[in-house]
Amino acid sequence: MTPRLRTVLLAGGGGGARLARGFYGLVSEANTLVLTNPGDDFEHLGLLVCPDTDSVLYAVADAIDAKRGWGRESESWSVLAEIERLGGATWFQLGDRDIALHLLRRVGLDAGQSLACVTADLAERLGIQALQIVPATEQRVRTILTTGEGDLDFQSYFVGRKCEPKVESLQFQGAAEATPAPDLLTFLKAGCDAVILGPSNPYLSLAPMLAISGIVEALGNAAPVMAVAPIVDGAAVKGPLAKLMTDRGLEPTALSWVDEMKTLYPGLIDLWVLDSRDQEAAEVLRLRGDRVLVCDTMMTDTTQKIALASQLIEEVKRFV
Ligand code: FO1
Repeated sequence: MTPRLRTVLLAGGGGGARLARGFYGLVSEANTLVLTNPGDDFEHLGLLVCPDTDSVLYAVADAIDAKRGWGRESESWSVLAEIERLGGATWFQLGDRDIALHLLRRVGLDAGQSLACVTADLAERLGIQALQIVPATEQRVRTILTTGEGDLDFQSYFVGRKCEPKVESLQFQGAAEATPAPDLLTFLKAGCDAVILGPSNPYLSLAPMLAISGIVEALGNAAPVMAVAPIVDGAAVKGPLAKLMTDRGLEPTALSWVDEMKTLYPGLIDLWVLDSRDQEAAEVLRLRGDRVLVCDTMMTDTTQKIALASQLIEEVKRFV
């Protein structure tokens, strides 16, 4: 029997969560550690909200609200309605079932458990087996956006201001002092065949993870790195990436994304994964000497999520 491949997937936001679901369909072929973005985390109503971690948990457990792309499916909103009646903060919406998960996270953290341990416990409660889902660090890392309206934390920008203010710069508070999650380092030490950067926003979803002290070196030294494009056919698959690229004077195309990734992380990425609609961009990259895989990256249903993960695994085998 061939041993299972060992892969690390960096999953920030919806695209990363969908790809994590794809890898969950292939646990017999690949032992995957899914690393989640802590930059969007924040305290709300006394609870620690970890949106990107929870999107992965819910997506892998087939419990995410697919239409919204976040939170729990079949949600009800009685607590939020009561908070509103009592004059509390309702700008950030936590549904009843989601609040249950947040209460259990609070209980675990208050009992002194690590964030990784609490997350593993939540994964188990959601019925997830044989897939490690790990926040990228145990320390606090928070995305702060400097905008025309001053500094905003991620959720104030994303939910509070609906990504409207022009972004001048980004900081990942705490990242320089933070260290990579111990579970990640243990996984890499035991051997890793590939690191996959999910189709996630490079500025808001991947950068907070990759800003953690020593993590780029740890990942880059461990295995070949593959990056899946979050831009398809000249548009971001979802979210504010196209606007952020435009704010930076870049065209939101797959080629600009590749150039931007090369500028942000020189020498890190060994293979670019582009959508079939970006064949022309793939040809340009190949002529430049880049290694490119072209496939359907849209992941609109579970079959497609697993199909993309499967093609990535086949590509990893070519590296091994
Ligand atoms: N996004 C919104 O646009 N409005 C919300 O009220 C909101 C609540 C929310 C609650 C829990 C959760 O896990 C995610 C939530 N999100 C909401 C999404 C979240 O802000 C973003 O998906 C991520 O931070 C970006 O990747």
